[in-house]
Amino acid sequence: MDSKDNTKPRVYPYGTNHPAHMAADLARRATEYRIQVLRMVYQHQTGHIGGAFSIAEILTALYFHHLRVDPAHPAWPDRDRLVFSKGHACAMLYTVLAQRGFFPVKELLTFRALNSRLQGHPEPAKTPGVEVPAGPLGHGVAIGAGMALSARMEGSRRRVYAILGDGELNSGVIWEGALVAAKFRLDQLTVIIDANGIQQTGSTTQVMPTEPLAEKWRSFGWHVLEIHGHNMLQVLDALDEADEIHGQPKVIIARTTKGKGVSFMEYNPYWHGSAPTAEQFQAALAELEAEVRQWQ
Ligand SMILES: Cc1ncc(C[n+]2csc(CCOP(=O)(O)OP(=O)(O)O)c2C)c(N)n1
Repeated sequence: MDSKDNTKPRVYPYGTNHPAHMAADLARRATEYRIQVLRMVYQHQTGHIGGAFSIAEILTALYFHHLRVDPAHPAWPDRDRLVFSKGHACAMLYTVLAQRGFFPVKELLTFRALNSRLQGHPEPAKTPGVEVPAGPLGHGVAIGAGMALSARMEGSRRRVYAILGDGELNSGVIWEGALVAAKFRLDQLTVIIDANGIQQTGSTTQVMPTEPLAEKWRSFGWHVLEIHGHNMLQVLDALDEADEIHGQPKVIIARTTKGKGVSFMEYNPYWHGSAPTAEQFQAALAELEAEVRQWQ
């Protein structure tokens, strides 16, 4: 695993050509980043593993291929913006930001410790690379719409991405944001829904059903793409395809697995916000390490 600060994982240049070796490299790294998150949550016995694991491929594809960002110039005005609306899952965001060079990788193990820059919910004033504070769910679409509108008004081509959980869609303000983005035809905005089917206490169907998601977003005036969110090639292709759609906001519905990669964590709401025991940590590590080896 890339655990040393001087290890720089490769950033692939933006482009629509996705050779198999590049997708495989990014997919392997997504699993390595799950291991990093597991260590972080285990270290201080606190954090959200399930929804961090489900978003690994998407965040890896964004930061190591798709987003125009520069860790050396984090305030570059025309950089792309990522609104990480499902803020509780920020252990994966922090991991990818550190690996991309926004802050030292060794700092990751301070996650959720007192006085750490890496708090349990993202805070841009503290953490380099974080664009928007999050924690209270539901604000990603409205914030993203505002950012996309301001980009257009400034004549900037920067793109805005907002990552939401599917449980988060229970918040009414999401749908107000969706109306606004469609009204103003905000085609610099792409929303990505981490549709893992599970939220805090049970399945999204039990708690508050939101399906059929594709039909809902389409009827709100959005261009809809639906993918398998753990298939790196599909993730890369969908991000590119969204760039080619003009005159409408875009939504990528990524079908994912909460707790992806660890058999006893997958689909289990217990792992929304629980920390592993020593035994569970070792078992999870063994499964993830075996998966990393499959990619080598
Ligand atoms: C407004 C608001 N209500 C409730 C919560 C508590 N909460 C934190 S995570 C969560 C479940 C989120 O589910 P989902 O969006 O599907 O996230 P994921 O499964 O991707 O982790 C809830 C209800 C919150 N953070 N904000």
